Amino acid sequence: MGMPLSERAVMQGGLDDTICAIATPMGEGGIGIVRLSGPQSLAVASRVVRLRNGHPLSSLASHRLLLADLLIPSSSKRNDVPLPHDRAPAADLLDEALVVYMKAPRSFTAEDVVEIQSHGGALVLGLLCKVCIESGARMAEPGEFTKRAFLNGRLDLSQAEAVLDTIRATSSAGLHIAQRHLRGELAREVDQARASLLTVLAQVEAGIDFVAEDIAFLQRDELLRIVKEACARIHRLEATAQEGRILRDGARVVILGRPNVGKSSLLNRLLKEERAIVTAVPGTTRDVIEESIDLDGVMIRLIDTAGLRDTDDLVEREGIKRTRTAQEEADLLLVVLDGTAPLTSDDRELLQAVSDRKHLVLLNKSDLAGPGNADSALVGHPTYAISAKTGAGIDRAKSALRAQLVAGGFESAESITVTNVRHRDALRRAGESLGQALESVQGGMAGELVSIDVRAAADALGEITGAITTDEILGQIFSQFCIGK
Ligand SMILES: Nc1nc2c(ncn2[C@@H]2O[C@H](COP(=O)(O)OP(=O)(O)O)[C@@H](O)[C@H]2O)c(=O)[nH]1
Ligand SMILES: [Mg+2]
Repeated sequence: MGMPLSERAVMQGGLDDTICAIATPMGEGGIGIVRLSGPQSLAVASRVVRLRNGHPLSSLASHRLLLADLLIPSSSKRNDVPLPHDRAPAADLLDEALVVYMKAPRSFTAEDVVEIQSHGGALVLGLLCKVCIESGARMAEPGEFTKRAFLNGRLDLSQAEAVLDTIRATSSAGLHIAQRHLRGELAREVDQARASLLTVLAQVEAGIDFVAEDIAFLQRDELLRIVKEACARIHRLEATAQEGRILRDGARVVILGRPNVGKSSLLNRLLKEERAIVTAVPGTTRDVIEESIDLDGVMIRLIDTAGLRDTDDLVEREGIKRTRTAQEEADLLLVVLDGTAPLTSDDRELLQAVSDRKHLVLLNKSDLAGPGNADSALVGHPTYAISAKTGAGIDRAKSALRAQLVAGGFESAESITVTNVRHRDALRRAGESLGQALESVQGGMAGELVSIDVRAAADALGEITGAITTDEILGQIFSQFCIGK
């Protein structure tokens, strides 16, 4: 438990070999990068790289980008490898490239790293990799570069995960949070809570028993205070997770309402394109249509549905079934009503059904005369008059929608947002254990009992940063990465 990183790196084994992978996406690109990491990086690269300045690669200064020729060593030549073969010396030439050497520990992995930037063709990069492997490197596993950065203590686990979140970010808000995690902000917060628990643990385990008569109450109260504070910190973090998920993965927003109230028109208006078919015929939309919009940096997955009504049409009925499923899985429901007509019983039923969910009511067709929002069934519902046709009221509805989904606290420098299910889970377990520890202390239980729960909480927090981890957790995390990252 709580093993130092260096020891862990030794236990993991294999950090003394040199790994290699194509770090850029497959397919054609202006440039492509092959990356090497490990003690033999320079030696492996020198088999294929000839600096244009004539110096040996081993003389390459760290963090300098130099022009080089890439050559296929003769031992690597195979009949099945299509090489350019017009002139004898040129036959070995693979490409020209820029080469950079990043000397340990000043690299992403904290190991010796060489990156070769050639032209981005599958053949060039594939051959380059092949030669590196024949020269002693091993093909990297998915996420292995980042895993090494973790094992070498360059990144903690939450930072390593933030690397993936950065690559996968689909909204500027998601990217913003990933970058803050990458800078270690989440880790710092978690480490502080963990450190205070470890202090408590040390005292408890040193034999100070809360219930013993000779222990001053102040001490017991002090321990209680520390545990309570850690508890509050953990709950605060955990509470950000729901919003965090929305910021990272986007929010599912489902448009609901009777046929013909203007749901598809609203979707089109929000997308600023004619995505869904709009007609005056009720029951036009029979399937679930999903499109994404960027709402001030927050990704919203808008889902237009078949209008809810009783129907004998088989296709429409299937559509309505899908509407119900979408409704259950939604982060927010947009209830569209026809503002030109009095509410129907279906409308009232729908309002009732959404009242305990996050929702907005949109009274559509405000460009036409009608009863508006006079109906008492609307009382208590956040209601906005809009016209999907003219765009009136849409901006206000959009702001209200964003405000309901994200409070905006994530933008402030003080608050840390949890976006990762794994982290939320660990926080929940830590909170539960601390709750039990508090009960034990207050119930006058023995110190050993208290320490078990405090230890469990500290370990759960340690899982977030990777201070406590298992091969299984590491495997799960890094297997989500692509090869070369
Ligand atoms: N005047 C007016 N007509 C609208 C508005 N929104 C939709 N409509 C019309 O209402 C009908 C039904 O619209 P549609 O978007 O297909 O409704 P859906 O069945 O709820 O998807 C169409 O004829 C639209 O042109 C609006 O804001 N004002
Ligand atoms: Mg429709």
